[in-house]
Amino acid sequence: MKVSQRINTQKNVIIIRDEIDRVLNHARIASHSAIHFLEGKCDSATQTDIRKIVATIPDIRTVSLLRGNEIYCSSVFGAQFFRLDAQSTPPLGLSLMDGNALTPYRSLLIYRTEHVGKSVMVGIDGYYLQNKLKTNDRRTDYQMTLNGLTLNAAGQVLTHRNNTASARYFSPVYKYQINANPVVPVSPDVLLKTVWQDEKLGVCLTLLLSALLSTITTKTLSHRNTLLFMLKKALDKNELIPFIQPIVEAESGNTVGGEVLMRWKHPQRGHISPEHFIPLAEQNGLITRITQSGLRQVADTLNSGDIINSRDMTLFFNVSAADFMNHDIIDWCRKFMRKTPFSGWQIGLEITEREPVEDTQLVQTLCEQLDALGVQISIDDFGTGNSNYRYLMQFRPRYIKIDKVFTLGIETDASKEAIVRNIIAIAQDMRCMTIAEGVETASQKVKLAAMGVTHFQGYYFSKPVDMATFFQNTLNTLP
Ligand code: G
Ligand code: G
Ligand code: MN
Repeated sequence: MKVSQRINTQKNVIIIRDEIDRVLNHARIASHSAIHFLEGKCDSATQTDIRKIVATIPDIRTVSLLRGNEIYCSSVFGAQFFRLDAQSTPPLGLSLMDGNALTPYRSLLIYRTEHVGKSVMVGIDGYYLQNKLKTNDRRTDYQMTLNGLTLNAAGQVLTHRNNTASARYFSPVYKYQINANPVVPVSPDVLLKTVWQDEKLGVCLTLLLSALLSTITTKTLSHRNTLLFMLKKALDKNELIPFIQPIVEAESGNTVGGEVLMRWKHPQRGHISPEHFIPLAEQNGLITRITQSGLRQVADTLNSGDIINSRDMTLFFNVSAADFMNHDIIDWCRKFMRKTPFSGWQIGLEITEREPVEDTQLVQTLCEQLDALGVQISIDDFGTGNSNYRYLMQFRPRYIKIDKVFTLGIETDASKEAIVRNIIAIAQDMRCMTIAEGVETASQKVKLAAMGVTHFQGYYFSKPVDMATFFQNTLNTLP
């Protein structure tokens, strides 16, 4: 290896190690802050305090208190009991896990400390660590190894030992190491000769398969390209139309707002689901145009003169991380307000962590300006792994949206009930309102209302409808 490359690798490893040490320091601070709660009960004050730890200390996802192998108090489930089996009980100190019940597909790092026969378990999302392992060094893979388990930059937890690491660096503070593995370029003629001798049939099959695969890949890629191309054209031709799903106030039963959901009606292909085009737009820098288009189309309809009277309403628009990269959103909201003839109409912005919004100075300034405009922030998908407590501190939202996974089965599923009870408790503590999504039945509505949810949204009340229908219905139900 060239000296310059080796120096570069060393430099990267030191940066990674320092950043991971900093994350682990946060875990240690969180654990220290939580340890004296082991002496008391899991009352609502303690539950709020441990949630505050999650909300205020960076990188921390969960804090749980354990008696033996039983969780009796946690930031996610409150005072709900959970017995961990021997396999899923992490050892004292640091350990890597492949995921847990709440985030099964995400790796997790646990920091567990003991005190008077009980213990504190602090969870860090592997996503935060995996991002630290990403560098712009294409010739080296960086990995973190802890107790025989290895986390790579793709977020996978691997069990095999890695012997090819060109360099291993131990953290001076914690019991993990960073491996730097060269990405080995194989000389093509050596590879061909040995493989041909050993695997004639295999090689033929592989060639056949790869030809097949490349045809499929080209087809898929070109399909993706066409979809992207079509999406760009659709935006130019205003084929993306805002639909609105009513939001109903629990106390009065009145429609007091709506969520704007974009629908793509392609002239030939028919309806294309937002599940396909929203992620595509997010990956390709088109999402801000969709946000702008939604705000503009709704404002134009309000401004058209067709709507002559209305009660006060908040219209919620979904926004993505890219909408927080510059000040455009402020202009769009300002234009919306200017075009709206009713003073009681407000804008809500629904934020999710699907693509995380960083906590930067720019974002803070944007939030202050949005707040000054009267724009209300709502945290979408709360509690699903797409949105967590960090956002509550960062955005100080007016609304928290309880995801539909919790609404479905709330009447019978005790753990969903516990989660929703805790979301409502923290919302009340932070003076936020709660919107339960995906309400499909009367019994879900009754249960959620009894638990203290302030607003509902879901098929029980109405599917998303076109703007004309939404405005007609809300006008017809004027008192
Ligand atoms: O209707 P439903 O299938 O309508 O929408 C699916 C998802 O698409 C929603 O969860 C929502 O987050 C996303 N979505 C719909 N419209 C928009 C939009 O205008 N902007 C963004 N960022 N997301 C949207
Ligand atoms: O942005 P968000 O993920 O919250 O978008 C809401 C999504 O939920 C949209 O796709 C919308 O069509 C869908 N939705 C709205 N009401 C219901 C409901 O009652 N049940 C189900 N299953 N989905 C719903
Ligand atoms: Mn939403």
